[in-house]
Amino acid sequence: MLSQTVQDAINTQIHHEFYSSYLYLSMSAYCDSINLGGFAKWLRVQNGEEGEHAIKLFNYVTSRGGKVVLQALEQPPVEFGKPLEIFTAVLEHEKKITASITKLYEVAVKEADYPTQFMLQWFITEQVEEEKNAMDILEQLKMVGDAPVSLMMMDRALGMRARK
Ligand code: OFO
Repeated sequence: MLSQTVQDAINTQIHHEFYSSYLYLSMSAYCDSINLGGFAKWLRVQNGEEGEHAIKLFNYVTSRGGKVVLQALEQPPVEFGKPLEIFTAVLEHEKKITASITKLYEVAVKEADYPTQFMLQWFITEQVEEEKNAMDILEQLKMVGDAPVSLMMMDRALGMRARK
């Protein structure tokens, strides 16, 4: 059985994951609106993964006999600027998610909830990968600057992203 404290903290994280999903969906819509279909596809895959993260936590709460409480989602931004600005925002967002996962892990440690600590190790590893992905793309965008041909090539490459 989950303690109320751990359950509340996981429910908060479920909200963060659904918001991440919503944010990336909004970024994807924006990229489509500026004819960057490959960037849009990459972000759509990310949107799907974040939804899966939320459901992973949702299923975990249920499997421990807890109660999932969904919270209202705030509206994400609708304009994101140039690709460099979009991926700066992606990286910043992932850093915030890493911080919230760390906070949740600390709650599980304080509550001596070992199964939750074990479950969260997957998320900790996932965040390393997610930050790295965002950093790699951001570095490439810094290199290509505003060069249209290079941006088109990146758009094509990012459009190849498939679900894990
Ligand atoms: Fe990108 O974050 Fe989920 O966990």
